[in-house]
Amino acid sequence: MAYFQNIGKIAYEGKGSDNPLAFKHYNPKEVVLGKTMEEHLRFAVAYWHTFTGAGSDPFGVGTAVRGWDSANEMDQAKARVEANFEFLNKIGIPYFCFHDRDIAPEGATLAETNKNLDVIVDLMEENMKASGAKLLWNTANMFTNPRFVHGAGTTSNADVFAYAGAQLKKSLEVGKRLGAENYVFWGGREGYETLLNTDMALELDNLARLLHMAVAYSKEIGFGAQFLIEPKPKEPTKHQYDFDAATTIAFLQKYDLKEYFKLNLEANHATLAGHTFEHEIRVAAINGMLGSLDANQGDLLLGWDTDEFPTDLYSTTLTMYEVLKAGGIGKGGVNFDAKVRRGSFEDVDLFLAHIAGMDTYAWGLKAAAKLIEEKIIDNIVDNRYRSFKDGIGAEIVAGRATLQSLEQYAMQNNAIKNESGRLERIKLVLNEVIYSV
Ligand code: XLS
Ligand code: NI
Ligand code: NI
Repeated sequence: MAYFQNIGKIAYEGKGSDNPLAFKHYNPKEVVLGKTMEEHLRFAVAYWHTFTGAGSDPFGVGTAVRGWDSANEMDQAKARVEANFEFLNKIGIPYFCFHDRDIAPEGATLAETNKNLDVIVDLMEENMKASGAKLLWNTANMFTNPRFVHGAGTTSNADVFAYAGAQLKKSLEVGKRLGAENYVFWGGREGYETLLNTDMALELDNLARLLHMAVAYSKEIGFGAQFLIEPKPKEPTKHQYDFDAATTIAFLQKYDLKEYFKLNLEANHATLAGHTFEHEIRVAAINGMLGSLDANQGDLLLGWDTDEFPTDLYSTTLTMYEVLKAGGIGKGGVNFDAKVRRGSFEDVDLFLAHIAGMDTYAWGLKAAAKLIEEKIIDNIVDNRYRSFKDGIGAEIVAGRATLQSLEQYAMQNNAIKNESGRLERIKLVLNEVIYSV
């Protein structure tokens, strides 16, 4: 059955087109810096926002009425699978991502839940084979069910920790079966509300224990996905342990997990942490930890994860600049962890929103490529740090300088001269580049 009957395949029509159901910038086969757009961007659809969510918020129920709605949970789960593959095919997105509980309902026991999951995974496997669509990543939802009220890996209740382990085991098996290229750990309720009842040291040790178990089990079953941790500073807990890229890297280092993980960075999580997305990507990249991206954007006037579709060109340009400079996104991708606004409740909005995100990323990619090809930022940065190329700067960089040698130099160098950083000029150049591509 077709759920989007009035919508055909979305094609690239170029900048002049006024067809809302067409791409103006995303041209999958267009080559940019030696690779096609498709290869650079590796887009993915987030199952939970597009097929499971219906626009509910804390003040009201969902507003979207979907063709795959059904009173029977398993029927609905099966219909969503069909809708997912029809959507991927029509929009031309090669990947999707899901949490275990997005795709199949929980049963009365863990065994029943796993059975439900198996039925849907069978169906997914068939559809993946038939359509060629691939799983960018899967993950376990260990935050929605009330049992996770105090966390999963960081819970105060060992029975819940055990349940989380069992759920994670199954989820890794599902990932292996469907050939997931990555596997994500987002610490849903891994954080705390107050230190007054929290043993932070034990919670963090336990979280690391769970992750080591996941590494060990994946090895055992031959699941070759790249493991990713997704930082977020707050929401749902007041303080999430994987606060941002730097905090997460320090955690992984402390617990000897760094070699097994990379990071899945999300734009809205970056801004909630008080960073730009490009900051988070740079921190990951310079530590060899860039894994994948959750593409969305927040509302800077609001203090929560609004998960809007990315339409901010400055941000996608700087994001793609960081990705290109890091040598690409590798096994990761650009997953639209984004939802249509509650007021955008028609099916066609799902297409329009993804088109907006894809075009904004493609436009950003083109602008970033121009920044690189014309060495616009490289020239600025190289020139700014040129004092480290020779003389005392070269001594410092080579590790030959000592406090004594620096003193000797500084004592006879009484005319220190700084230069302007030229920020305003640089921002205007950036504007010109973005609007020229
Ligand atoms: C929530 C997270 C979540 C992860 C996957 O804020 O972004 O959706 O991406 O669990
Ligand atoms: Ni996310
Ligand atoms: Ni998020």
